[in-house]
Amino acid sequence: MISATNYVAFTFFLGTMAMMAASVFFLVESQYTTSKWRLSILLSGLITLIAAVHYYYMRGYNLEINFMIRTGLLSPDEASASPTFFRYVDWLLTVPLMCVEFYLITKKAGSGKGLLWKLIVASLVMLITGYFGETAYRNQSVIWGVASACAYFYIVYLVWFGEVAQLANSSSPAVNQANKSLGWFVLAGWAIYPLGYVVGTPGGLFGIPARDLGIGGLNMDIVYNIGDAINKIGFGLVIYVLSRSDKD
Ligand SMILES: *C/C=C(C)/C=C/C=C(C)/C=C/C1=C(C)CCCC1(C)C
Repeated sequence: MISATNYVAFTFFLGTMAMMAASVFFLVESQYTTSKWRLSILLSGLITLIAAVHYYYMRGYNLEINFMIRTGLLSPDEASASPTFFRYVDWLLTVPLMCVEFYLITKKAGSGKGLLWKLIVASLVMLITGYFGETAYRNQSVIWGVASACAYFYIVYLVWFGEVAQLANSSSPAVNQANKSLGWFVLAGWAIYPLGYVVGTPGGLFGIPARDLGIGGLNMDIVYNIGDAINKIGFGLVIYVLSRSDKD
C-alpha cells in the first residue's frame, strides 16, 4: 500500500501508469503509420514499455524497502533506499534505443552504422560511469559524475553540431525540425539527471553537498522520475509528430 506521505512511491506509481498509457498509444499508432516511420514509432512504444515494466518493479522495491525500514528489518541508509539497479537496467536499455531514433530519422540522409555506434557507446559510457558513482564508488561520485558528463556532452555535440546535426540539415524540413526538438530534449531534458545525481550522491556538485547548495530537500528518485516522464514520452511524441508531418 502507498502511504499518503510516500511521494516517492506515488511518482513511481504515476510513472508506471504514464509509461503504460504512452506505450499503448505508440504501439497502436504504429499500425496507422506510413511504412517510412513505422519502425521509429514502434521503437517509441518499446522505450516506454520497457520503462513501464521497470517502474512497476521500482514502485514495488520502494514499498518493500519502506516496510522493512518501518518494521526495523533494515536500518535507513541513503544508498539502499533507491532502486538503483532497476533504474540503470532501464536506462541501459532505453537510452541506447533513444540513440537509435537519431540514426533512424537521419538514415535517408545517409547516417551509417559508425554514427549509430558512436551514439550507443557514448550513452553506455555515460550510464556505466554514473552507475559506479551511485553504487560501488559512491565516495568518488564527483569524478565518476564528471566522466559521465563528458560522454553526455559528446552526445549533445553530435546532435547539435556534429554528424547528426549535419545529416538532419540535409534532410527534409520535417526531419530537421524533429532533430532540433530532440536536441532540446537531450540538452535541457537530459540535464535533469545530473541534478538527481547531485542530490543523491555524497559528493554533491564538485564536492559541495546538495544541502549546502540549498537543494537538499529534493529527492533523487523524484527528480529522475520527472526526467524520465518528460524525456521518454516527449521523445516519442516528437517522432509521432514527425511521422504525421513528413509522409512521403
Ligand atoms: C530514459 C532515460 C534517460 C533519457 C536517461 C538519461 C540519463 C542521463 C542523461 C544521465 C546522465 C548523468 C550525467 C550526465 C552525470 C551524472 C550521472 C548521470 C548518469 C545521472
